[in-house]
Amino acid sequence: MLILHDNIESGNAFKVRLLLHQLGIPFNSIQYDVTKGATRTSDFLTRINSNGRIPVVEFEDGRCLAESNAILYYFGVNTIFFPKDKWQQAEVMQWLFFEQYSHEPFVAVAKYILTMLPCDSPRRAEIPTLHTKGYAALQIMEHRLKKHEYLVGEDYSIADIALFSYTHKAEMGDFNLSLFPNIQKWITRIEQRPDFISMYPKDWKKI
Ligand SMILES: N[C@@H](CCC(=O)N[C@@H](CS)C(=O)NCC(=O)O)C(=O)O
Repeated sequence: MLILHDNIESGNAFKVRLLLHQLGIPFNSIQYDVTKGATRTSDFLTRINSNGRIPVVEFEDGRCLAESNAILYYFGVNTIFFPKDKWQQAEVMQWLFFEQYSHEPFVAVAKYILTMLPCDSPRRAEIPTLHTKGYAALQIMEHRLKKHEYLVGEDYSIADIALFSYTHKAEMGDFNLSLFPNIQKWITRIEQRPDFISMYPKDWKKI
């Protein structure tokens, strides 16, 4: 069985959990406390990911694949979650790179600082800049979603999974999603899919 090197609070890991669930692919999850350097041990760095980060999928033959969006591509290609049209395939890639360069470093990091670091963390000083840049990314998504139900073509794809993950929890980073009515409708549309799973299991409690 596949192993997902995972963390319940990581939106990057949730992207993978959501897609694997929607594809019906079973996996075992191993949780890492990323605030305590659990992904920086010599075993993790040598055997699992030399970049010291989750998510990583470990296959039965021992191969490990890191980078959430590469994992989405690996499992999503040739399924209903990846378009057949070449132009739309490139548009999916456009959104995946946008997510990693213009969205996640701001929307995800604000959530991390405000929910996982102590209240007196000096990193709180980063929040205003993260908000400026994160709001700019959300505005770009809002513009696209004004006229379309999903980010690429008219169908749900791995582009939506990649952007949904941190966007639907953006309020944990103190972003005001009520400013983005079309993003809110898109979030509801995705959450209402019959194959949807929540990021945080119902019985989950932060330690
Ligand atoms: N670009 C990577 C980012 C992965 C990442 O930042 N993972 C964080 C958790 S969300 C992590 O493992 N941090 C632990 C560390 O850096 O020590 C991806 O998309 O998978």
